[in-house]
Amino acid sequence: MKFASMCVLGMGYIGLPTACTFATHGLSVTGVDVNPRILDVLRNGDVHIHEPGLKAVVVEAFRSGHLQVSSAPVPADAFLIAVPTPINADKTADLSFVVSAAVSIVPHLRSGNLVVLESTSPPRTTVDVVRPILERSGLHAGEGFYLAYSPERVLPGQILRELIENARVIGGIDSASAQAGKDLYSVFVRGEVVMTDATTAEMVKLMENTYRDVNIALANEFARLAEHFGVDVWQAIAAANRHPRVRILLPGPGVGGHCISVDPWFLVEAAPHLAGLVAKARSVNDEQPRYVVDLVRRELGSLAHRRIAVLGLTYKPDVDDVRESPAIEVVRRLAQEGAQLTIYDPLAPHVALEAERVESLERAVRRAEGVLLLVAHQAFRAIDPGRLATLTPARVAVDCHGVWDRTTWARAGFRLRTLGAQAAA
Ligand code: SAJ
Repeated sequence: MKFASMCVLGMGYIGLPTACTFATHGLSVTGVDVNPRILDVLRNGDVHIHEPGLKAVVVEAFRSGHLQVSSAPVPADAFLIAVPTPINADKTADLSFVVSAAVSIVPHLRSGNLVVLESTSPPRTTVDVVRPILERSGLHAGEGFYLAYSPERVLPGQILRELIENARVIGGIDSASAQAGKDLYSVFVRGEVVMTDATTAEMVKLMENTYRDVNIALANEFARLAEHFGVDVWQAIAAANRHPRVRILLPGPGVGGHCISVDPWFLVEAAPHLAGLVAKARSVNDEQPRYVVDLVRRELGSLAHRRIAVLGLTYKPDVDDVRESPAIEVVRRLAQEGAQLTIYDPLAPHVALEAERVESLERAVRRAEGVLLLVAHQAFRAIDPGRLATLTPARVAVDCHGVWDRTTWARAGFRLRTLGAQAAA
Protein backbone atom coordinates (compact mmCIF):
# COMPACT_ATOMS: atom_id res chain seq x y z
CA MET A 1 0.00 0.00 0.00
CA LYS A 2 1.35 3.45 -0.92
CA PHE A 3 0.82 6.59 1.15
CA ALA A 4 1.12 10.09 -0.26
CA SER A 5 -0.39 12.12 2.58
CA MET A 6 -0.87 11.85 6.33
CA CYS A 7 -2.03 13.70 9.42
CA VAL A 8 -0.06 13.39 12.66
CA LEU A 9 -2.19 14.35 15.65
CA GLY A 10 -0.10 15.67 18.55
CA MET A 11 3.00 17.82 17.92
CA GLY A 12 4.85 16.67 21.04
CA TYR A 13 8.09 14.77 21.76
CA ILE A 14 7.00 11.96 19.46
CA GLY A 15 4.49 13.44 17.01
CA LEU A 16 6.68 16.30 15.80
CA PRO A 17 9.82 14.23 15.07
CA THR A 18 7.65 11.53 13.47
CA ALA A 19 5.80 14.06 11.28
CA CYS A 20 9.09 15.63 10.14
CA THR A 21 10.66 12.26 9.40
CA PHE A 22 7.73 11.26 7.20
CA ALA A 23 7.84 14.70 5.53
CA THR A 24 11.57 14.49 4.77
CA HIS A 25 10.90 11.05 3.31
CA GLY A 26 8.46 12.49 0.77
CA LEU A 27 4.98 12.32 2.31
CA SER A 28 2.77 15.39 2.45
CA VAL A 29 2.25 15.76 6.20
CA THR A 30 -0.17 17.87 8.21
CA GLY A 31 0.91 18.22 11.82
CA VAL A 32 -2.13 18.77 14.02
CA ASP A 33 -2.15 20.26 17.49
CA VAL A 34 -4.91 21.85 19.56
CA ASN A 35 -2.42 24.19 21.28
CA PRO A 36 -2.25 27.44 19.23
CA ARG A 37 1.04 28.42 20.91
CA ILE A 38 2.71 25.27 19.55
CA LEU A 39 1.37 25.97 16.06
CA ASP A 40 2.69 29.56 16.20
CA VAL A 41 6.15 28.42 17.38
CA LEU A 42 6.37 25.89 14.53
CA ARG A 43 5.06 28.30 11.90
CA ASN A 44 7.77 30.77 13.00
CA GLY A 45 10.44 28.18 12.23
CA ASP A 46 11.15 27.40 15.85
CA VAL A 47 10.53 24.35 18.05
CA HIS A 48 9.10 24.00 21.55
CA ILE A 49 11.07 20.82 22.30
CA HIS A 50 14.74 20.48 23.28
CA GLU A 51 15.83 17.53 21.13
CA PRO A 52 19.21 17.44 19.34
CA GLY A 53 18.82 18.02 15.60
CA LEU A 54 15.04 18.49 15.71
CA LYS A 55 14.93 22.17 14.78
CA ALA A 56 16.95 21.57 11.58
CA VAL A 57 14.63 18.74 10.52
CA VAL A 58 11.52 20.83 11.23
CA VAL A 59 12.89 23.74 9.20
CA GLU A 60 13.79 21.39 6.32
CA ALA A 61 10.36 19.74 6.41
CA PHE A 62 8.62 23.11 6.19
CA ARG A 63 11.03 24.39 3.52
CA SER A 64 10.42 21.31 1.35
CA GLY A 65 6.71 22.11 1.43
CA HIS A 66 6.00 18.62 2.75
CA LEU A 67 5.00 19.77 6.24
CA GLN A 68 2.26 22.11 7.29
CA VAL A 69 0.59 22.51 10.69
CA SER A 70 -3.06 22.89 11.51
CA SER A 71 -5.43 22.95 14.49
CA ALA A 72 -7.59 20.23 12.92
CA PRO A 73 -7.08 17.13 10.76
CA VAL A 74 -7.62 17.18 6.99
CA PRO A 75 -8.41 14.25 4.67
CA ALA A 76 -5.30 12.09 4.23
CA ASP A 77 -4.22 8.56 3.39
CA ALA A 78 -3.10 7.90 6.97
CA PHE A 79 -3.69 9.36 10.44
CA LEU A 80 -1.25 8.92 13.36
CA ILE A 81 -2.46 9.62 16.90
CA ALA A 82 0.52 10.64 19.04
CA VAL A 83 -1.16 12.56 21.86
CA PRO A 84 -0.39 12.33 25.60
CA THR A 85 -1.82 9.57 27.77
CA PRO A 86 -1.10 10.86 31.27
CA ILE A 87 -2.32 9.37 34.51
CA ASN A 88 -4.77 11.06 36.86
CA ALA A 89 -3.95 11.70 40.50
CA ASP A 90 -5.59 8.37 41.36
CA LYS A 91 -3.23 6.59 38.93
CA THR A 92 -5.99 5.86 36.40
CA ALA A 93 -5.30 6.37 32.70
CA ASP A 94 -6.42 9.66 31.17
CA LEU A 95 -7.49 8.73 27.62
CA SER A 96 -9.27 12.01 26.99
CA PHE A 97 -6.66 13.22 24.48
CA VAL A 98 -6.83 9.92 22.56
CA VAL A 99 -10.62 10.09 22.47
CA SER A 100 -10.61 13.73 21.29
CA ALA A 101 -8.07 12.93 18.57
CA ALA A 102 -10.08 9.94 17.33
CA VAL A 103 -13.28 12.00 17.30
CA SER A 104 -11.57 14.75 15.27
CA ILE A 105 -10.57 12.20 12.59
CA VAL A 106 -14.10 10.84 12.01
CA PRO A 107 -15.29 13.57 9.58
CA HIS A 108 -12.19 13.10 7.44
CA LEU A 109 -11.99 9.30 7.39
CA ARG A 110 -12.29 7.83 3.91
CA SER A 111 -12.45 4.26 2.66
CA GLY A 112 -8.99 2.68 2.51
CA ASN A 113 -7.44 5.09 5.05
CA LEU A 114 -5.09 3.82 7.77
CA VAL A 115 -5.32 5.02 11.37
CA VAL A 116 -2.45 4.24 13.78
CA LEU A 117 -2.56 4.85 17.52
CA GLU A 118 1.00 5.49 18.79
CA SER A 119 0.25 6.80 22.26
CA THR A 120 1.15 4.41 25.08
CA SER A 121 -2.23 3.07 26.16
CA PRO A 122 -3.84 0.44 28.42
CA PRO A 123 -4.32 -2.97 26.73
CA ARG A 124 -7.38 -3.06 24.41
CA THR A 125 -7.56 0.72 23.93
CA THR A 126 -7.26 0.38 20.12
CA VAL A 127 -10.04 -2.21 19.77
CA ASP A 128 -12.37 -1.09 22.58
CA VAL A 129 -11.95 2.71 22.57
CA VAL A 130 -10.55 3.96 19.25
CA ARG A 131 -12.30 1.53 16.88
CA PRO A 132 -15.92 2.33 17.96
CA ILE A 133 -15.24 6.07 17.70
CA LEU A 134 -13.80 5.78 14.18
CA GLU A 135 -16.70 3.54 13.10
CA ARG A 136 -19.03 6.50 13.76
CA SER A 137 -17.85 7.45 10.24
CA GLY A 138 -20.03 4.61 8.94
CA LEU A 139 -16.90 2.75 7.83
CA HIS A 140 -16.01 -0.54 9.51
CA ALA A 141 -12.48 -1.14 10.78
CA GLY A 142 -10.82 -3.84 8.72
CA GLU A 143 -13.07 -3.60 5.67
CA GLY A 144 -13.65 0.18 5.39
CA PHE A 145 -10.40 1.46 6.90
CA TYR A 146 -7.27 -0.04 8.43
CA LEU A 147 -6.57 0.33 12.15
CA ALA A 148 -3.30 -0.46 13.94
CA TYR A 149 -1.33 0.26 17.07
CA SER A 150 2.40 1.00 16.90
CA PRO A 151 4.26 2.28 19.97
CA GLU A 152 7.31 4.48 19.77
CA ARG A 153 10.28 3.42 21.90
CA VAL A 154 12.74 6.19 21.11
CA LEU A 155 15.00 7.53 23.85
CA PRO A 156 14.63 11.29 24.46
CA GLY A 157 17.89 12.81 23.28
CA GLN A 158 18.25 10.18 20.50
CA ILE A 159 14.78 10.43 18.98
CA LEU A 160 15.62 11.25 15.36
CA ARG A 161 18.15 8.42 15.07
CA GLU A 162 16.13 5.83 16.96
CA LEU A 163 12.93 6.58 15.00
CA ILE A 164 14.73 5.19 11.97
CA GLU A 165 16.99 2.56 13.49
CA ASN A 166 14.84 0.97 16.23
CA ALA A 167 12.86 -2.17 15.59
CA ARG A 168 9.17 -1.29 15.28
CA VAL A 169 6.20 -3.30 16.54
CA ILE A 170 3.02 -2.93 14.48
CA GLY A 171 -0.22 -4.47 15.74
CA GLY A 172 -3.23 -4.51 13.41
CA ILE A 173 -6.85 -5.20 14.31
CA ASP A 174 -6.47 -7.63 11.43
CA SER A 175 -3.59 -8.79 9.27
CA ALA A 176 -4.43 -6.34 6.45
CA SER A 177 -4.20 -3.45 8.96
CA ALA A 178 -0.86 -4.72 10.27
CA GLN A 179 0.41 -4.94 6.69
CA ALA A 180 -0.82 -1.41 5.94
CA GLY A 181 1.02 -0.22 9.04
CA LYS A 182 4.17 -1.98 7.91
CA ASP A 183 3.89 -0.37 4.47
CA LEU A 184 3.60 3.06 6.10
CA TYR A 185 6.50 2.79 8.56
CA SER A 186 8.72 1.10 5.99
CA VAL A 187 8.96 4.56 4.41
CA PHE A 188 11.74 5.29 6.94
CA VAL A 189 12.10 2.47 9.52
CA ARG A 190 15.35 0.59 8.96
CA GLY A 191 15.00 -1.58 12.06
CA GLU A 192 13.14 -4.88 12.06
CA VAL A 193 9.34 -4.49 11.69
CA VAL A 194 7.55 -6.96 13.99
CA MET A 195 3.92 -7.55 13.03
CA THR A 196 1.31 -8.69 15.54
CA ASP A 197 -2.21 -7.83 16.72
CA ALA A 198 -3.14 -4.46 18.25
CA THR A 199 -3.56 -5.61 21.85
CA THR A 200 -0.27 -7.51 21.84
CA ALA A 201 1.46 -4.38 20.51
CA GLU A 202 -0.08 -2.30 23.31
CA MET A 203 1.07 -4.91 25.84
CA VAL A 204 4.62 -5.00 24.37
CA LYS A 205 5.03 -1.28 24.97
CA LEU A 206 3.83 -1.53 28.55
CA MET A 207 6.03 -4.59 29.17
CA GLU A 208 9.16 -2.78 27.92
CA ASN A 209 8.74 0.16 30.29
CA THR A 210 7.42 -1.90 33.20
CA TYR A 211 10.43 -4.22 32.88
CA ARG A 212 12.65 -1.14 33.27
CA ASP A 213 10.66 0.29 36.20
CA VAL A 214 10.76 -3.02 38.12
CA ASN A 215 14.51 -3.30 37.58
CA ILE A 216 15.12 0.26 38.70
CA ALA A 217 13.04 -0.51 41.82
CA LEU A 218 15.28 -3.54 42.42
CA ALA A 219 18.37 -1.29 42.13
CA ASN A 220 16.82 1.18 44.59
CA GLU A 221 16.05 -1.62 47.04
CA PHE A 222 19.62 -2.92 46.64
CA ALA A 223 20.79 0.61 47.56
CA ARG A 224 18.80 0.51 50.79
CA LEU A 225 20.07 -2.99 51.60
CA ALA A 226 23.66 -1.96 50.82
CA GLU A 227 23.46 1.00 53.22
CA HIS A 228 22.06 -1.34 55.88
CA PHE A 229 24.94 -3.80 55.48
CA GLY A 230 27.67 -1.16 55.02
CA VAL A 231 28.20 -2.02 51.35
CA ASP A 232 28.86 0.39 48.45
CA VAL A 233 26.00 -0.48 46.10
CA TRP A 234 27.73 1.17 43.11
CA GLN A 235 30.77 -1.07 43.46
CA ALA A 236 28.55 -4.09 44.11
CA ILE A 237 26.42 -3.45 40.99
CA ALA A 238 29.50 -2.94 38.85
CA ALA A 239 30.91 -6.24 40.12
CA ALA A 240 27.60 -8.11 39.73
CA ASN A 241 27.22 -6.82 36.16
CA ARG A 242 30.48 -8.53 35.27
CA HIS A 243 28.33 -11.69 35.27
CA PRO A 244 27.54 -12.47 31.62
CA ARG A 245 23.81 -12.62 32.28
CA VAL A 246 23.33 -9.89 34.90
CA ARG A 247 22.43 -6.29 34.07
CA ILE A 248 21.38 -4.52 37.28
CA LEU A 249 20.28 -0.95 36.63
CA LEU A 250 21.26 2.04 38.78
CA PRO A 251 19.72 3.49 41.96
CA GLY A 252 18.73 7.14 42.06
CA PRO A 253 16.39 9.69 43.65
CA GLY A 254 13.37 8.06 41.98
CA VAL A 255 11.87 7.44 38.54
CA GLY A 256 10.56 10.29 36.42
CA GLY A 257 9.58 11.02 32.87
CA HIS A 258 6.21 10.64 31.23
CA CYS A 259 6.81 6.99 30.41
CA ILE A 260 8.54 4.73 32.91
CA SER A 261 6.81 6.33 35.91
CA VAL A 262 3.42 6.24 34.17
CA ASP A 263 3.06 3.21 31.92
CA PRO A 264 3.14 0.49 34.62
CA TRP A 265 0.07 2.06 36.23
CA PHE A 266 -1.91 1.19 33.08
CA LEU A 267 -1.37 -2.49 33.87
CA VAL A 268 -2.10 -2.05 37.59
CA GLU A 269 -5.35 -0.23 36.79
CA ALA A 270 -6.44 -2.72 34.12
CA ALA A 271 -5.78 -5.84 36.27
CA PRO A 272 -4.78 -4.95 39.86
CA HIS A 273 -5.26 -8.54 41.01
CA LEU A 274 -2.58 -9.66 38.55
CA ALA A 275 -0.04 -6.82 38.83
CA GLY A 276 1.20 -7.00 42.44
CA LEU A 277 4.91 -6.91 41.58
CA VAL A 278 4.33 -4.07 39.10
CA ALA A 279 2.48 -2.03 41.75
CA LYS A 280 5.10 -2.74 44.41
CA ALA A 281 7.90 -1.59 42.11
CA ARG A 282 6.02 1.65 41.48
CA SER A 283 5.70 2.25 45.22
CA VAL A 284 9.40 1.51 45.83
CA ASN A 285 10.40 4.04 43.16
CA ASP A 286 7.86 6.61 44.34
CA GLU A 287 9.24 6.23 47.88
CA GLN A 288 12.78 7.14 46.76
CA PRO A 289 12.40 10.94 47.11
CA ARG A 290 11.45 10.48 50.79
CA TYR A 291 14.47 8.21 51.17
CA VAL A 292 16.71 10.96 49.76
CA VAL A 293 15.27 13.53 52.19
CA ASP A 294 15.98 11.15 55.09
CA LEU A 295 19.55 10.80 53.81
CA VAL A 296 20.01 14.58 53.68
CA ARG A 297 18.51 14.91 57.17
CA ARG A 298 20.99 12.29 58.48
CA GLU A 299 23.85 14.36 57.05
CA LEU A 300 22.68 17.86 57.96
CA GLY A 301 20.51 17.30 61.00
CA SER A 302 17.24 19.20 61.29
CA LEU A 303 16.39 20.64 57.86
CA ALA A 304 14.55 23.72 59.13
CA HIS A 305 16.36 26.83 57.84
CA ARG A 306 19.20 24.69 56.49
CA ARG A 307 20.69 26.35 53.38
CA ILE A 308 21.02 23.67 50.73
CA ALA A 309 22.28 24.09 47.16
CA VAL A 310 20.22 21.72 44.98
CA LEU A 311 21.76 20.68 41.64
CA GLY A 312 19.25 19.39 39.10
CA LEU A 313 15.49 19.45 38.49
CA THR A 314 14.97 17.46 35.26
CA TYR A 315 13.76 13.84 35.30
CA LYS A 316 17.08 12.52 34.01
CA PRO A 317 20.49 13.81 32.93
CA ASP A 318 21.06 16.14 29.97
CA VAL A 319 17.40 16.62 29.00
CA ASP A 320 15.16 19.65 29.59
CA ASP A 321 12.10 17.61 30.56
CA VAL A 322 10.82 17.91 34.13
CA ARG A 323 7.68 15.76 33.80
CA GLU A 324 7.17 13.53 36.86
CA SER A 325 10.69 14.49 37.93
CA PRO A 326 11.66 12.91 41.29
CA ALA A 327 14.06 15.83 41.82
CA ILE A 328 11.06 18.16 42.02
CA GLU A 329 9.45 15.87 44.60
CA VAL A 330 12.64 15.95 46.68
CA VAL A 331 12.70 19.76 46.49
CA ARG A 332 9.06 19.97 47.57
CA ARG A 333 9.69 17.70 50.56
CA LEU A 334 12.82 19.63 51.63
CA ALA A 335 10.93 22.93 51.36
CA GLN A 336 8.08 21.50 53.44
CA GLU A 337 10.61 20.82 56.22
CA GLY A 338 11.73 24.42 56.10
CA ALA A 339 15.03 24.05 54.25
CA GLN A 340 16.24 27.20 52.47
CA LEU A 341 16.96 25.95 48.96
CA THR A 342 18.83 27.53 46.07
CA ILE A 343 18.29 25.48 42.93
CA TYR A 344 20.49 25.40 39.85
CA ASP A 345 19.68 23.44 36.68
CA PRO A 346 20.91 24.92 33.38
CA LEU A 347 18.54 22.75 31.31
CA ALA A 348 15.27 22.72 33.24
CA PRO A 349 12.49 25.06 32.18
CA HIS A 350 10.68 27.24 34.71
CA VAL A 351 9.02 25.23 37.47
CA ALA A 352 6.83 26.81 40.18
CA LEU A 353 8.64 25.89 43.39
CA GLU A 354 8.88 27.21 46.97
CA ALA A 355 12.57 27.69 46.46
CA GLU A 356 14.97 30.17 44.87
CA ARG A 357 16.05 29.24 41.34
CA VAL A 358 19.46 30.70 40.41
CA GLU A 359 21.33 30.88 37.11
CA SER A 360 24.77 29.68 38.15
CA LEU A 361 26.51 27.11 40.31
CA GLU A 362 28.34 29.94 42.07
CA ARG A 363 25.06 31.61 43.07
CA ALA A 364 23.60 28.29 44.22
CA VAL A 365 26.43 27.36 46.58
CA ARG A 366 27.53 30.84 47.74
CA ARG A 367 25.83 30.61 51.17
CA ALA A 368 25.04 26.89 51.25
CA GLU A 369 25.61 24.59 54.23
CA GLY A 370 25.15 21.50 52.06
CA VAL A 371 25.24 20.56 48.35
CA LEU A 372 22.72 18.01 46.99
CA LEU A 373 23.17 16.36 43.56
CA LEU A 374 19.77 15.23 42.24
CA VAL A 375 20.44 15.02 38.47
CA ALA A 376 23.71 13.77 36.98
CA HIS A 377 23.94 16.34 34.16
CA GLN A 378 27.37 16.09 32.53
CA ALA A 379 28.15 19.60 33.82
CA PHE A 380 27.51 18.45 37.40
CA ARG A 381 29.50 15.23 37.01
CA ALA A 382 32.48 17.39 36.03
CA ILE A 383 32.37 19.67 39.12
CA ASP A 384 35.87 20.05 40.61
CA PRO A 385 35.43 19.83 44.40
CA GLY A 386 38.69 21.72 44.93
CA ARG A 387 37.30 24.72 43.05
CA LEU A 388 33.87 24.27 44.61
CA ALA A 389 35.42 24.51 48.09
CA THR A 390 36.54 28.04 47.19
CA LEU A 391 32.98 29.00 46.24
CA THR A 392 31.02 27.75 49.25
CA PRO A 393 31.20 27.41 53.03
CA ALA A 394 29.50 24.01 52.63
CA ARG A 395 31.59 20.96 53.47
CA VAL A 396 28.80 18.38 53.26
CA ALA A 397 27.66 16.98 49.91
CA VAL A 398 25.08 14.32 49.04
CA ASP A 399 25.37 12.50 45.70
CA CYS A 400 22.24 10.54 44.60
CA HIS A 401 23.89 9.06 41.49
CA GLY A 402 27.28 7.76 42.62
CA VAL A 403 29.09 10.03 40.15
CA TRP A 404 31.27 12.09 42.50
CA ASP A 405 34.50 10.41 43.60
CA ARG A 406 34.55 10.16 47.39
CA THR A 407 38.36 10.29 47.69
CA THR A 408 38.65 13.41 45.53
CA TRP A 409 35.87 15.15 47.42
CA ALA A 410 37.34 14.15 50.80
CA ARG A 411 40.71 15.55 49.72
CA ALA A 412 38.93 18.84 48.93
CA GLY A 413 37.57 18.90 52.46
CA PHE A 414 34.03 17.58 51.86
CA ARG A 415 32.16 14.88 53.71
CA LEU A 416 30.54 13.24 50.70
CA ARG A 417 27.55 10.96 51.33
CA THR A 418 26.54 8.81 48.39
CA LEU A 419 23.11 7.22 48.18
CA GLY A 420 23.56 3.47 48.54
CA ALA A 421 27.02 3.60 50.07
CA GLN A 422 28.08 3.51 53.68
CA ALA A 423 28.53 6.87 55.42
CA ALA A 424 31.99 8.40 55.14
CA ALA A 425 34.23 7.12 57.96
N1 SAJ B 1 16.53 5.70 35.93
C1 SAJ B 1 17.11 5.20 37.10
N2 SAJ B 1 18.02 4.20 37.03
C2 SAJ B 1 18.39 3.66 35.82
C3 SAJ B 1 17.79 4.17 34.64
C4 SAJ B 1 16.87 5.18 34.71
O1 SAJ B 1 16.80 5.68 38.20
O2 SAJ B 1 19.25 2.77 35.80
C5 SAJ B 1 15.53 6.77 36.02
C6 SAJ B 1 15.93 8.01 35.24
O3 SAJ B 1 16.70 8.88 36.05
C7 SAJ B 1 14.57 8.61 34.93
C8 SAJ B 1 13.67 7.40 34.77
O4 SAJ B 1 14.34 6.30 35.39
O5 SAJ B 1 14.09 9.38 36.02
C9 SAJ B 1 13.37 7.05 33.32
O6 SAJ B 1 14.57 7.22 32.57
P1 SAJ B 1 14.83 6.26 31.29
O7 SAJ B 1 16.02 6.75 30.60
O8 SAJ B 1 14.86 4.87 31.74
O9 SAJ B 1 13.50 6.39 30.46
P2 SAJ B 1 12.91 7.41 29.40
O10 SAJ B 1 11.57 7.73 29.93
O11 SAJ B 1 13.76 8.55 29.04
O12 SAJ B 1 12.82 6.44 28.11
C10 SAJ B 1 12.16 5.21 28.27
C11 SAJ B 1 12.84 4.20 27.36
N3 SAJ B 1 12.28 2.89 27.59
C12 SAJ B 1 13.13 1.88 27.90
O13 SAJ B 1 14.33 2.06 28.05
C13 SAJ B 1 12.51 0.53 28.06
C14 SAJ B 1 12.60 4.59 25.92
O14 SAJ B 1 13.11 3.58 25.05
C15 SAJ B 1 11.11 4.72 25.68
O15 SAJ B 1 10.82 5.06 24.34
C16 SAJ B 1 10.59 5.82 26.58
O16 SAJ B 1 10.79 5.38 27.94
C17 SAJ B 1 9.12 6.02 26.28
O17 SAJ B 1 8.82 7.08 25.66
O18 SAJ B 1 8.34 5.12 26.57
